[in-house]
Amino acid sequence: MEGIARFGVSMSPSLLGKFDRLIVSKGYANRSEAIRDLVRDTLVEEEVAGGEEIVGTLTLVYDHDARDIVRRLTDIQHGHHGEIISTLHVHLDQHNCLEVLVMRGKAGEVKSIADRIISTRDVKHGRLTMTSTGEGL
Ligand code: NI
Repeated sequence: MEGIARFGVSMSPSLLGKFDRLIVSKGYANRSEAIRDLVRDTLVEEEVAGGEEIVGTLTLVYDHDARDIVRRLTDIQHGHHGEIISTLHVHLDQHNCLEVLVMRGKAGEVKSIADRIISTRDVKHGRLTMTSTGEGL
């Protein structure tokens, strides 16, 4: 197992006070764990910006009564079966469906596919969240 390196951080008492209130509200047990998560979050942003292989979840809400919507969305997904590795479908009510697509690929490609799906007519809302494959953290 990798060892632990310690380092000191200097900041103003007022900034530290704000940080401490923030991490308490988020449920962190201590500053170290909060700082580790901030560092990882920044590293993941770099992975995404750098076009590395990432994983993403695309959440969609649509009305399945809209003309051809199910076929249109399925066609796009089959066209990208290499990047869309799993899907989850929930019938929210009589008309509305929630779909979560799990994607893996180059950040730019995943975003492009997600944009195409979100911009499909009759998709009410969609949001892509990208994160690390975990290998680089
Ligand atoms: Ni449904």
